[in-house]
Amino acid sequence: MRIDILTIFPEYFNEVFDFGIIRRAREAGIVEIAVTDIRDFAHDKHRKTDDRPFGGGEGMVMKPEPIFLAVEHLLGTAEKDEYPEDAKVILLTPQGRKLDQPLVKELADKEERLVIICGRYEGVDERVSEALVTDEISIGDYVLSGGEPAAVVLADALIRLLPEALGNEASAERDTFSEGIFDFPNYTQPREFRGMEVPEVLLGGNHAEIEAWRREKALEKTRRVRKDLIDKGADE
Ligand code: 6GU
Repeated sequence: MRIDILTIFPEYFNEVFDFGIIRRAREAGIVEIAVTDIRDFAHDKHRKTDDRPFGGGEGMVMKPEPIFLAVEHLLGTAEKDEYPEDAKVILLTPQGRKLDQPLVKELADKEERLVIICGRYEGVDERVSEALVTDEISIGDYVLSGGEPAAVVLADALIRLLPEALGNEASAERDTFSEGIFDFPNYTQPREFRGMEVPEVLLGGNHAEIEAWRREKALEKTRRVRKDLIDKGADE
């Protein structure tokens, strides 16, 4: 998979992709991540990437031209309905479809090429959504000052699902949400820590019993903290 990130703050991404699974996946050639500075495509005298909103109001709006030029540069001037290799052009915005594990899985399974635009300021000129973007995605119901943290979240969630990125395939299948409920609680050494004991069942080596205990604990906590996930599972 190749992921291009478009931003007015390229330095934001200087080191975030240099750790752990993402670093290994990059080194193994499983994913290629490239960051493009939108400002490099702002050709007016002051290299402006934003301007005041028509109709008035607070804040600044990202101008369409630098974003169009940057995406066209990356995709070879293709029209939206003829993007090469069916690239997706994603705008990260609080007004998008909410990211969840099924959407991450769908993108990881289907897509070879993603261009991710990080929205900033009070918004992005609507013509970017109309004529350039294939998908608008939000990472949750809260407001960030820009799409950059969301791009890191999306890239991380995607990359760990790419074949061979995890090394141990089983752990992605066992993840929280891959079955629509939380992961089970984990314990490691020492057996007693500050008076807290590791649950007896985990020490016994009875795998069926351990499996049943883990499932019950996962369900119990999901029910307590995220009843909506249980209700959703019951619908399906
Ligand atoms: Cl993708 N962008 C911004 N600015 N805020 C958000 C978001 C994205 N997702 C949730 N909140």
